[in-house]
Amino acid sequence: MVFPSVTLAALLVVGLSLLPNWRGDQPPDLRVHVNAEQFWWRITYETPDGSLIESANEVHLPARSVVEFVITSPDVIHSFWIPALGGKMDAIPGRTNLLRLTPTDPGMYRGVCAEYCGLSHALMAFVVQVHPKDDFDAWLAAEAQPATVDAAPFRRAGCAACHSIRGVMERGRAGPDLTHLARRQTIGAATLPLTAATLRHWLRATGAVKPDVHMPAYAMLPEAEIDALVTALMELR
Ligand code: HEC
Ligand SMILES: [Cu+2]
Repeated sequence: MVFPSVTLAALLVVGLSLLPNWRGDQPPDLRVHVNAEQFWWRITYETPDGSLIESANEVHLPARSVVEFVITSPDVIHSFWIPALGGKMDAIPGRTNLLRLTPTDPGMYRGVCAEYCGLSHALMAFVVQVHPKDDFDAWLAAEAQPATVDAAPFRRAGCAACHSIRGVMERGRAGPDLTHLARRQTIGAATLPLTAATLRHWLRATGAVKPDVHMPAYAMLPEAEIDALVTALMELR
């Protein structure tokens, strides 16, 4: 009785001391808020002065920095996973989970939702770009800028009810922030590459691209209105 108790107790102490420091006593270099929503990612960067810069469906990170993801969901359980960078963390309504990563190599990676969350679960991915530190700072400074586009086509079509474009229309919260949409590589949470042609297709047949998507299709709009919308979207750089 004595031998296994002592041996296992000693192993437990050693084992606990070897656990990685998940919570971390040191503040991270960067905090990124992740809201997993059916079926896309609201990504919000916290700057050192505490202000928040909202974006969507892409995660940009500085290399060799400690990044803390603050992960939650407003609807159902999702799971945030960047396989090449490690750790998978559930996004649970009403709870906030923390995940720390330190990416080392600049480059492009792919992240996914790793918990079945509805019909378009398999179409809920995101682009991850790890930048050298200076490039990241430049990227974030540009992302923080407001847009200067003419919002009239969005207002006419009612997009402002769900989407925000900083500096232009800021009320919509139901869908991804579009301020710098045209700088992103994909639309629909890494479902289609971002081009004028895919944007047009997305607006005309949203539900055909993504089953059960929480955005209406605009098949009824005249061609000239779709043109105006696509042109304005492509100007959101
Ligand atoms: C009822 C709310 C709603 C309305 C109205 C709406 N959208 Fe959306 N939109 C969404 C949601 C939700 C998504 C995310 C869909 C997904 O990927 O699952 C989205 C996604 C998008 C995307 C892709 C963004 C990305 O980063 O992947 C674009 C572009 C877009 N909407 C443009 C528009 C335009 C232009 C209009 C007006 C003609 C519009 N939306 C009207 C809710 C809405
Ligand atoms: Cu999901």
